[in-house]
Amino acid sequence: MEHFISVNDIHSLKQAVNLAREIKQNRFGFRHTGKNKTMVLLFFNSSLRTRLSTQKAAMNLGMNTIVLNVGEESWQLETETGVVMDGDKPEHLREAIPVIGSYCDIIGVRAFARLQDRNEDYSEMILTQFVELAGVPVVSLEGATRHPLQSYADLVTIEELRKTEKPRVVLTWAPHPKALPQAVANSFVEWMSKTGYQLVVTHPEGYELAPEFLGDVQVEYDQKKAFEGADFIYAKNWSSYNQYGQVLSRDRNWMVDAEKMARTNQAKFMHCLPVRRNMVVSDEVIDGPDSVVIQQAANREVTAQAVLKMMLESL
Ligand code: AN0
Ligand code: CP
Repeated sequence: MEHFISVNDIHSLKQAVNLAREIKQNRFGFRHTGKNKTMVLLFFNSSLRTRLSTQKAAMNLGMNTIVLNVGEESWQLETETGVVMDGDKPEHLREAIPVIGSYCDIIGVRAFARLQDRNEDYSEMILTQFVELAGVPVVSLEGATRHPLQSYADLVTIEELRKTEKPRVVLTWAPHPKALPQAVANSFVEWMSKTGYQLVVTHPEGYELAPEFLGDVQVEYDQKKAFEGADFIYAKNWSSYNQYGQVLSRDRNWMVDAEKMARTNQAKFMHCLPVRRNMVVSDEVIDGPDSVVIQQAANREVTAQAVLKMMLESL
């Protein structure tokens, strides 16, 4: 594997799941694979799980890790091309990227959608420059349009828990006070579309995902109907793609609660975290026996380790 930006960087999902499960059984079995290799993790945005799990994954492989919060701990970086740099940003990405690349063997980058300009976000302006200029493999720690490390962990979690060959997996929009990117939802749909699962997406009108991600996936605007017979409920908020970056609905009736979960086939409740309790999901559901959010987060370590192992082996 050269870069890890989307599901297309994985040759076989089946093998990827098997590798993650093998690593989970024996995390330190490959502790020499990354000897004398360094990973830099660069964050333009906040993180709890991604920074800890990816760092831990790299350490399990014997790598050295350096974490940098851009702006807070480094110079503010200019990301726009062709601008006169007379503002408050002293350094441009175009120098910073190859400099960072010269100190490491793999770069991880988190650069969320800014939700201002759809073309800019959907062109993955920042990640693309890393791939072009780093000179080393790049791992997306959540880009503007995708969060592949999250989706990989989600897939492994479903594989661990599914009771049928083709579970009914429902991605449901849920309310949130702030505008969030579509990345987690896009990526989840992109990965799930490559499995044999029955995937359904439910959201209020106006929250349709980008057609290139949604493809021919079933959309059900009636959330209660979508929940019928579900084996997995994956909750996530995202802002509008069509009215780009806007919050169109604050309808609290879309929160996942016990009454809705009762319509499912005793579905497992999933969320990538961080989650706003009693906005996205009720305490009762997230604290209940069918909530698998902690298992999901724990799987971030093993899937990140699988990605880094595949990358190290092709260096
Ligand atoms: C981010 C998002 O929705 O993309 C990160 C999720 C992993 N969430 C928030 O900013 C709350
Ligand atoms: N799920 C996830 O990526 O969490 P963080 O934003 O805390 O890294």
